Amino acid sequence: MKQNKNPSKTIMKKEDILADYRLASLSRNLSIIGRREVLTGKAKFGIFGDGKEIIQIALAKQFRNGDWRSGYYRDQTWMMAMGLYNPLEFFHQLYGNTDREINPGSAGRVFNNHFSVPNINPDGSWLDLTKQKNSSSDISPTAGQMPRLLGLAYASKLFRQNKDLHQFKTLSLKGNEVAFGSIGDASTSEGHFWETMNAAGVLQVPMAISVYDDGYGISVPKKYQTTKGSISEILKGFESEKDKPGIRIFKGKGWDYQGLIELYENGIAICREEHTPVLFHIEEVTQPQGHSTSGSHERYKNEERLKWEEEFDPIKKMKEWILESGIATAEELEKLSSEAEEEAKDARKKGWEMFQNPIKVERDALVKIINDRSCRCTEEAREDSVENYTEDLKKVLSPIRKDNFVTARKILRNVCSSCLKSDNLKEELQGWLKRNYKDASDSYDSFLYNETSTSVLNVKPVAPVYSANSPEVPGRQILRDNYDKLFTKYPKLVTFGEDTGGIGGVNQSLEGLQKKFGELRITDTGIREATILGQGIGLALRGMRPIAEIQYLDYLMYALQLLSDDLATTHYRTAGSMVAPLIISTRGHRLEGIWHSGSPMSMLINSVRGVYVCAPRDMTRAAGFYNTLLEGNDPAIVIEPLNGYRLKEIMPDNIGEFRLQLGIPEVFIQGTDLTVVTYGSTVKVAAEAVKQLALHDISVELIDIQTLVPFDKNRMILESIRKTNRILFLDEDVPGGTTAYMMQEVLEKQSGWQYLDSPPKTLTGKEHRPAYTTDGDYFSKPSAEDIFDTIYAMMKEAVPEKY
Ligand SMILES: Cc1ncc(C[n+]2csc(CCOP(=O)(O)OP(=O)(O)O)c2C)c(N)n1
Ligand SMILES: [Mg+2]
Repeated sequence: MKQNKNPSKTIMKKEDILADYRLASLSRNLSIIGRREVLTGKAKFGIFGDGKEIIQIALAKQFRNGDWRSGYYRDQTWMMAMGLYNPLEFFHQLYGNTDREINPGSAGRVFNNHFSVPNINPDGSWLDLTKQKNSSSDISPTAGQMPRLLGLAYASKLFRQNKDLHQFKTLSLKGNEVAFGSIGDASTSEGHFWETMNAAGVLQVPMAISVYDDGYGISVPKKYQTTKGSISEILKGFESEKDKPGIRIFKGKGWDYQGLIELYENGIAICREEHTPVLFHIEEVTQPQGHSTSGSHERYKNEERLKWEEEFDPIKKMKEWILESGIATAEELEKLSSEAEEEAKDARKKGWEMFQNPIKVERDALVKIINDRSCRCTEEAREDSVENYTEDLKKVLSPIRKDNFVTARKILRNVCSSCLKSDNLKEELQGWLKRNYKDASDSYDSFLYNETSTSVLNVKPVAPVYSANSPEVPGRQILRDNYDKLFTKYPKLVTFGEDTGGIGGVNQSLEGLQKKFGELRITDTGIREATILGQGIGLALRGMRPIAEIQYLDYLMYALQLLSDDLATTHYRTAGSMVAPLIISTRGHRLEGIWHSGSPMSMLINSVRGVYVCAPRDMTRAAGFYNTLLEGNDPAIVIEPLNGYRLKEIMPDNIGEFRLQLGIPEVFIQGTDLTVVTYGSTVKVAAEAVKQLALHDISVELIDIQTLVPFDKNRMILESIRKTNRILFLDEDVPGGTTAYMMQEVLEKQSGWQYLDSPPKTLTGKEHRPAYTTDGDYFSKPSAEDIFDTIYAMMKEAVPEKY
């Protein structure tokens, strides 16, 4: 374990030291004022970087253009030191300012001190990532930043080792970029931390993680968090040895300005040059204001600890060091401190005004509309009066938009529709609400999906082409030959997962391709679904085109937290300024047994809005989706049907070229009596039932929706029920799962209810997980007979004299 032995190569100039001191003071003042803003009710919640200032100033000195950060909510000083954050933005984040121009890091969508730097232009094109300091976008779940950090670092390895990538000069300078991470001591208790450290050691990637060890995770001290109370102690087994590469571990102290500068200089140089992962365990870190504005640390820190924190406050310590070394006088430092305090105060004032002004302008416009119109026609009770509501609104000292909207909507109930135009308040209010709702919706609802021309929804479809000579082959071969074309066409395409490399996947859909394209493009990974996903997110953020393989849909659950919290929200939480076009390839539906046959589709679609979900019924359709997705810039999941790898399909002549549009169902079988809506493996089961029903004079229209998200963009299902007037929603998910979702889409959103002559129905798997063996499957999931009987009963109920 390295102590900071090597003296710094950088000769520190007085002006730099004083600038650092000033920045630390500025950051501290922001934290102090920020807390006060929350406690006085101006901001909702605050979490700050006090106590971590000096570490981050040292860290920032090693961060170069092209490097990446994946950190957490303590990093305000680091971000400011890199010029990526400033006091005004600090307050914009704190108040939740939704103006993307002035609050680009979060646009009011996430807690304060969650940072990000765009990786695309507003038109969706990629920025030159080598010319800027990059930060992935922070998330609140502890250690959630770790798996993504692995991917950011892994990208450097690929950019360095794969010479074909050297042409992408705006993405990487031959992989010389370090991925910097930060994490709190308590968060190292999470599985994500350990999985990431192990994977980084295995992969040997330039990942530099700093642990800010302030001894607590909110109120819980280290003795409950970490074996032996020291993360560096217990990581010793990961340490690099001669001919056994692992992780390099460094230790420093959170108040030791000079020591930290040297420490990071040495550690990052090794990381950058050798592509060895490094961990900096920074001990003796303080937290002067406690964890967050949700509580006070006097509740759980004893007198002795509080006294120690005061004594070892990093800014105080830095001051002492400056004075002892004779670098500056007490007066000089005092001047800097008061300047910093003034700057922070000014930023607060300005930030508050910038937050409040547009709301007040909106309020004034509303009040003017109310005052200018005389209609008070249906007003009855005093407390309900238009005047009362308006006066109450005017009295709110620090209004938020909600105040304006509540007032407008309540008044709307109290005015009539019949006053003459000049008096008519109703119409005016409705107009105001419509305009301002649109604006609020733009602030809060936009950018769940890519809205630029690079959206995958804009990719033009290409039909598969068949000729007399098109051969019939097992489904897996369609995928394999398709991948062969894709890996040739897209140099940035990589895929990785369990058994993906050497044997080409458990279902051989990549058979022989590692040999052809090399290990840097098609590779095995450890059994570590969360970091497979993170590896993909990090690569995607850096402009690569990853396909992360999750062996079975059932095991996507290990990665679901990140899929939901990180990938699905990336575009939304950065207000459209970052994309992570990761494709997740997995397989599900019909196999046998509790953990190999799942179709937990509702769990998936309801937790990953922001990620498209494709559920192809066969491998031709799956290939068509991959081909489309690689032409756009959105994250998506493709669930291949598990029983389809050996089933025969006709190989399209334009393999690798044909593309399937997302959100466009296919009428698989035409019919007139009843519509069945389903997807994935169930399409074939339903087709069998439809054939049998035809023998009983029942004509069923079978629709394969193909993608669950987006859902039937052109309302094809509505067209079908206009004709059949009856509908059955069918799948292998639990009762009330994805069939309920589909039912809502069709009956409520598409207003399909009005065309129904029979009650709508769902047919699903059982509530329990599907059991083992063919019989287990038969009695757990809808069979052709179940479908037959359900539809027959619906028809009998509708036309009893016929059936
Ligand atoms: C998965 C998850 N569990 C719990 C929380 C609530 N939480 C927020 S911060 C925190 C403590 C983190 O402590 P540490 O990692 O030491 O960082 P520090 O705040 O001390 O810098 C907890 C439990 C969370 N955000 N995410
Ligand atoms: Mg801590």
